[in-house]
Amino acid sequence: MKLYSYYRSSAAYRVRIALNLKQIEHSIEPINLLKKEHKSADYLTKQPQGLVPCLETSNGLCLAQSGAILRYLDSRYSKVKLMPADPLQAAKIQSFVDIIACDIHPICNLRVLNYLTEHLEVAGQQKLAWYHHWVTLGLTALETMLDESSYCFGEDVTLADLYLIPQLYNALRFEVDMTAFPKLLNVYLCCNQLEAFINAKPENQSDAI
Ligand SMILES: N[C@@H](CCC(=O)N[C@@H](CS)C(=O)NCC(=O)O)C(=O)O
Repeated sequence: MKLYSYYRSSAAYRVRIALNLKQIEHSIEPINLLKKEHKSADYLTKQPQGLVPCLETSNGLCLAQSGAILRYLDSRYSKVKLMPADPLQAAKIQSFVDIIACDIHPICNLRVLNYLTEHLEVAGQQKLAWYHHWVTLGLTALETMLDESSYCFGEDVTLADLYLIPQLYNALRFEVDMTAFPKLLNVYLCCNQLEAFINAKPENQSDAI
C-alpha cells in the first residue's frame, strides 16, 4: 500500500496516523505541493482533483479523499477501531469530525488561501485574519464537545483525534490564540505522546524541509 502525501498536508496527516495506529505496512510517496507535483499528468490519473492524500492499494486501486480512505482502512483493518459500534456515539464523533472536515479545512486550505491573495488581491495580513477567524470559530465549537478525557471521546483514540491533531498542528503553526481551548490542547498533548501520532508529524516525514 502506498500513500501519496505532503508533509504539511493535514488531510494526509490524518491518514498517516491511521496507517501507523493500525500498523499497516505501507510506503510514503512524497508529492511536493510547492513544486506543483500534485498537478502533474501522472498524479492526476491517480487523484483527478490534484490534491493529497491519495492511497494506492496493493492491487493498484487509487483512493482519493481522506475521509473515504479512513473509512476504507477502518473497515478493512480491524486493529484499533476508529469508530465505536454504538450508533449514537459514532454520530457524535462524526459531528466533531465534520466540523473540521466540512466547515474548517475546506475554507482554510492552501488553495483557498492562495486564491485570496493571487486572484482577489487580498493582502497577507487579511489572509491571516481569514484563517484565524474561521479556525477560531470552529475550535470554539469543538472545545464545547469535549470532557476532560485524554482523547476526544474517552480513553481510546477515535477518528475525532485523527482529525483534531492535524488541525491543531496547523492552528499552532499559524499562531492562532489557543487560550480558550484547554481541553483541545490537553488532547493534543496526550495524542502526541503516542508513537503513531509522533511518527505521523510533519517534521518526522522524509520530505520535511
Ligand atoms: N477533502 C480533501 C482535501 C484534500 C486537500 O485539500 N489537500 C490539500 C492539502 S491538505 C492539497 O492537496 N492542497 C493542494 C492545493 O491546495 O493546491 C481530503 O480530505 O482529502
